[in-house]
Amino acid sequence: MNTNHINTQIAYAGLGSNLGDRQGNLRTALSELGQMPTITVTRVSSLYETAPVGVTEQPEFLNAVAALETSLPAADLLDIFLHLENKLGRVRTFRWGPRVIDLDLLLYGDAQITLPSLTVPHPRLRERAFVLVPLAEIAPEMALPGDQKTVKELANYFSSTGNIRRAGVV
Ligand code: GSY
Repeated sequence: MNTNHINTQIAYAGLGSNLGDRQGNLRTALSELGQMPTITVTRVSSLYETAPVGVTEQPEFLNAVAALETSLPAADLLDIFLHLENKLGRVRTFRWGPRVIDLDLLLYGDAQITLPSLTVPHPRLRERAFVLVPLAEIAPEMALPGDQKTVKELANYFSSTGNIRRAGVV
């Protein structure tokens, strides 16, 4: 029996930036993730220019979603995201405030995780066009854990709003 088998998962990361060189920040984050031995970036959505949600008086965001193949447990992947946010200069000001980079763990395989520091699927995933539209671009037929609807069906709900527009590639 082959005992060298490493269990990998496909996780989905939401990336956002609304300060500084927004596109450069997203590029750097993806490049840094791709250089980790335990992470392979397998798909990246287009860039989307999106109206800020939560606190609306702040600059527009650039958002994207990436699929990551990883052998890391979800909590370790989240730690890497937080470490990378700090490395790229994110300063935590107020909740939903502007940021150089935001890395959210949206999905981790079909796992449903509730820990004090981590909820997967991301608790606001279904409400956010800036997540669902790019996610639908790279995984349209995927059903969310605990949900009958596909990502494409959930994203279609937002397709007629003017709050999100495709803005090239990362
Ligand atoms: O939760 C991610 C940070 N964030 C965003 C974002 O990435 N995009 C948009 N459009 N609005 C946001 N509000 C927050 S907080």
